[in-house]
Amino acid sequence: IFDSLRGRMDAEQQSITLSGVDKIAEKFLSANRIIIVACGTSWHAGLLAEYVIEELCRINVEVEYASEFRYRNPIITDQDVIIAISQSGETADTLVALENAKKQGATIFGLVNVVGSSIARMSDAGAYTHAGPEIGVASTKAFTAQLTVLYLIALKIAQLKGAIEATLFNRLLADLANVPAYVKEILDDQHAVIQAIAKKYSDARDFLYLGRGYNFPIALEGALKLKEVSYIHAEGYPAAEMKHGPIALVDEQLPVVFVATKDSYHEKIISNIQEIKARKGKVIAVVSHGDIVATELADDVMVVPQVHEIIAPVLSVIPLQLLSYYIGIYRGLDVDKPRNLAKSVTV
Ligand code: F1P
Repeated sequence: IFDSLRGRMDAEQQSITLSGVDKIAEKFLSANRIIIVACGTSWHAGLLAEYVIEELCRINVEVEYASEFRYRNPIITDQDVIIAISQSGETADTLVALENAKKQGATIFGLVNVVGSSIARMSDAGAYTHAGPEIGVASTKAFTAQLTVLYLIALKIAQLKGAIEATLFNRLLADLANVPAYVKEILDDQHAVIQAIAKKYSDARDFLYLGRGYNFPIALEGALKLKEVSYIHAEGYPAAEMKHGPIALVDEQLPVVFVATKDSYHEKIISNIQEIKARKGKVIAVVSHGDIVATELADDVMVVPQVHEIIAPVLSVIPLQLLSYYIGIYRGLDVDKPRNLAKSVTV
């Protein structure tokens, strides 16, 4: 995929390629807007893609829950490009939403994991995530793969549009190329730490997850993962919205997970942490390596390597996935087969 960004297309079947972006490049470049349609974890990947595509490509993006989009009467034209994100490629809500959009002339770009799946077949162009089969029901590696490919798609469109400086382009690409090494570092260095944090909080009744900017979709995904595999009620919220309601929930019983890696919003998220501490909430924070301020303020920290703020979410989600996993295990649950959930929701 990195080669293809530099102009050399990789035709190997199991390699991720961006040839789908080239195929409908004109559509992307002249699009009124990009509408991202997905469900669940894939929707969270889409929300982050909105932030990244708008920032890097300056194209208007909307993100829609397929389960709503299919039933309402949205305005769609032949100037719209729809990016459909789905691990299984079979989610009924997403499929029906796409069928409706296609009838109205939109161009469909599918980002799916399962080769030859229904969404892949009905797309005009697309890319595969090739994350391999997900063993558990709750989406984890599919999510990180979706983010990675969405970053590359955004970089490719920005490059075609001439909207991105070479320095930033190379910096983001370099951070992405190091993601596997960074993930290994998190798993090696933080595994035992996260396990201990999970044990400490495994009896909690509710959790609140907060993040700002690029880390807001990660707060949502952290909360969803906890709900899916531990059955604990968890809410994800933009940290800046806290004062508009959820702050009423905070007391000494409530663990609040902050996605607080060093970025442009760091000072603000630090003051949000202080607000929670002042109300006796327990703060668990995902922090960048070497961040003394956040480390001293929080009750517990999970450390990730510092990368460019746009790429940071693909790393900050890893400790949150692991936290949910261990909380589920400590509660005696089968984390691979959560009750009531299906790998692909085809009705
Ligand atoms: C969407 C999804 C998953 C979730 C669960 C149910 O599936 O909501 O995110 O973890 O498996 O389905 P998909 O369209 O990405 O296959």
